[in-house]
Amino acid sequence: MTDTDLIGALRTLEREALAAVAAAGDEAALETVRVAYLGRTEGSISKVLRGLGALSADARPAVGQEANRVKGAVSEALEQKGASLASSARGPSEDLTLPARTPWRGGLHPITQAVDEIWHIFRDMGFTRARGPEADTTWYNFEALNTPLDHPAADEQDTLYLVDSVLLRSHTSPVQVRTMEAYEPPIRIVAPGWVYRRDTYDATHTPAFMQIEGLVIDEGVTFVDFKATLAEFARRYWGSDTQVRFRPSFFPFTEPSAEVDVKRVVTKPDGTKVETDWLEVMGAGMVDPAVLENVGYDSERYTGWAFGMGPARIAMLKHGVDDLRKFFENDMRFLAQFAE
Ligand code: 2NM
Repeated sequence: MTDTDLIGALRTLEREALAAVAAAGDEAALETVRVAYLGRTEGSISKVLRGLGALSADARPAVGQEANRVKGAVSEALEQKGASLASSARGPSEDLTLPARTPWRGGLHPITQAVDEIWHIFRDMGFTRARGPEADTTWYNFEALNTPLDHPAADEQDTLYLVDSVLLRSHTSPVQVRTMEAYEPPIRIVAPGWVYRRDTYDATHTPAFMQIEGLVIDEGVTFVDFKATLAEFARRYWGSDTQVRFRPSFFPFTEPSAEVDVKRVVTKPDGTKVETDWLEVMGAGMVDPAVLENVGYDSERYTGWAFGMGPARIAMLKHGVDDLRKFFENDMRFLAQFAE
């Protein structure tokens, strides 16, 4: 063969090799093509390169240069095809122009939102926030609050005792007792916190729940202050057109005692306004003089009032939730509705 014949043969090999590379349908077929053309012993391009030594010194440079170019072109085609077969084996490539998924923002639990809204209204009216231990003694939870230990509320049926005389508080009133013990009047506090009762878990009860209680003590505090402040709270929380009703009730630690009801005005989707039924929102009353004496206050000099409410119940009324348990099951489809 002349050197021009050899160069022509190399170009034919190149065309065949590139066509075979293009036709290879998977990585195994591509490897067969590589071995056929570039395999160390039997590859047809390799053989030409190995035979260069037998050529005349005149022919060697031109044929050698062409053989090396063909080897490079086929190698590169094999490499590119290999990469594209490997990526299509991983499936279709990602569309990098798609917008990113919106990140989850998180939010406060609806009961925490209710606690914050309620506490902020009282803060704006001059109250401070108080707290105390969740495990406390029968004295702070019951006896100081004019509730003898033979009262049904103190029974093991209703209260979670840890050891003799130590229990999980059944209301946040022990915080009020401890605050009165530690400070002289005037006192204006709200005490939000977890409380515990031996209740069966159902649509309206959980054995652990949030409470917010409040207490005002000073000289000259009257039933008028009590009614006016709670009515003002109700109008700030539920709207200025809210009606407030005080119904006689009984608690061992207040006299007189009341249940506070509100009647709200709600706007229907068609824009018309309707009044709700009366809804019970809290218990309250004038602090019993016996409680004031138990913390060392002079009940002739000081008077006061107190209230207690359940923010979970307030949140149920606000959001139209019919089952308390939904607040505690951490189903994100439920909770995400309250994210601000
Ligand atoms: C309520 C209802 C009525 C209350 C009373 C006191 C204290 F410590 F001053 F005696 N704290 N909280 C109270 C009064 C709580 O919850 C329904």
